[in-house]
Amino acid sequence: MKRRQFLALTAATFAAPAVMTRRAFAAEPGAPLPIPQVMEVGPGAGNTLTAMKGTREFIPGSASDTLGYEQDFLGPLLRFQRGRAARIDVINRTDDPITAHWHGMHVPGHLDGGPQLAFDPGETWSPELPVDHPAATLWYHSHVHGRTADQVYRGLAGMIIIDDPDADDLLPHDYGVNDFPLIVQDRNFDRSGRMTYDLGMMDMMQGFRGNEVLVNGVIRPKLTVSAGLVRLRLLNASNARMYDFSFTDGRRFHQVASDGGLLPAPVTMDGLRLAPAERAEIVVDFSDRTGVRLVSRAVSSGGMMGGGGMMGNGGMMGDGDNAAPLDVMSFDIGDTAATGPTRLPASLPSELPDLGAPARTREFMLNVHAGSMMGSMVNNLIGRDSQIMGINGQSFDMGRIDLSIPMGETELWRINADMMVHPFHVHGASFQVLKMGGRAIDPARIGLKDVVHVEGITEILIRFDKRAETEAPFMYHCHILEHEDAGMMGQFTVA
Ligand SMILES: [Cu+2]
Repeated sequence: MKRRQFLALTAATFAAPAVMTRRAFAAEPGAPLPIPQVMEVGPGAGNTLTAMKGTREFIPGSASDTLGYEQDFLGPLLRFQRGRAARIDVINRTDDPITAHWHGMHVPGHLDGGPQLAFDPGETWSPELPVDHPAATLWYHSHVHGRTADQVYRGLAGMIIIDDPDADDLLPHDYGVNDFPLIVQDRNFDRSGRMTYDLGMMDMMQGFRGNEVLVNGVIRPKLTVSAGLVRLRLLNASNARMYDFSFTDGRRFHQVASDGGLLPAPVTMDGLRLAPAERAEIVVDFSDRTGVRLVSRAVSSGGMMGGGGMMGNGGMMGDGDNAAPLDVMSFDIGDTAATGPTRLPASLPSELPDLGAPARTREFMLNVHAGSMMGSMVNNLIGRDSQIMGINGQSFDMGRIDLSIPMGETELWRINADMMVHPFHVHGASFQVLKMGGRAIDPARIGLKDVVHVEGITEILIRFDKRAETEAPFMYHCHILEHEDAGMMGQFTVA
């Protein structure tokens, strides 16, 4: 990608209305949705992704300290092609160690960008990624143990699109025209309009949630679309917030892909839940030429299982069951003629594998308090890196390999949680969900996943086909980033 493209993007995203009245929470919605610049990444040299410090006026007049890749906040859209290696130079120009984790990709452990692969300021990491993955919407983010929540919050994240040149794309796929990335994040702004991340005990317990919703780094933006079918690639890149998306006019839309790629057929719905780190591609029909807003209804399950209790959902945006929906962004219809397909295909070139019968079952219990409660409380008083959460009674330890998994064998993982609900993510493979909340799931409606929302007994079928050695193992963890940093993570080898 060329330098001037970044400059153009930066200029565009910095451009603010010339006159804007300032007030507390001066977030004026309706700025145009920024479309991340595309970086096509192939096997050649010259694709650099520089993590850097920056500032951004999310709210005009108030500069916030941020991090980004090649820009002040978030990063370019990386486009990989199936069957072609992707060589990328990740340069660390921040003040702290970082990693670049390719969330959802099927690459060996030493290329995965997990916590063991952290590299220091001034250093460059140059992985060459084999792209062995069906067409999908993935993402990348830093994954340094104890720092992930802070680094992702400040901006070290971006979207990846994997294209499959051999698969007919029967869906809208004209990037920035009828195919849009939507990176949804909530952030907290103080009275002066500055983005803040002050982690209190309750924030760590519940996961940190902000008082504004941003899409592609802009507060409640507006997107002008053509009067036809539009594909939206939704990524929940929030630290902890779960969304339940719908449109204000109740219109139905069609989910066509989940974390790992296309579904076998479009699934029609009027509401879509997305836990942290989950992706969903949806197709929306705007041919009625009616502007509409995308909102998120309150989800009570962000806190304690069963809702209520001392960890019920208060907070400034009102997460209670009776709260008004959160505004996410708005759509209006432009004059440009619609391009691309005018109707959805009845079936899609999905690639759900037959994983067969599991060779073994493993049990995972996600613990809000691992070890002794008293020890946890004391640890928490000592500092932010304290480990109070865990899995199967143990907090994450970089020096301990939790599991050694045989390569190429299918396993059944049964996951449950002792208190709250958690989005559970596994590196190194996609999986099929068999059960959620104790109930059987239709795999055709869920597709291939790498994150599953654990609310009651959850069962997944998984098979690892990529190696991971002791020096660079794969991770499994809660994707509420504050929980992950607090130790709700484990690591495993595949051999
Ligand atoms: Cu969690």
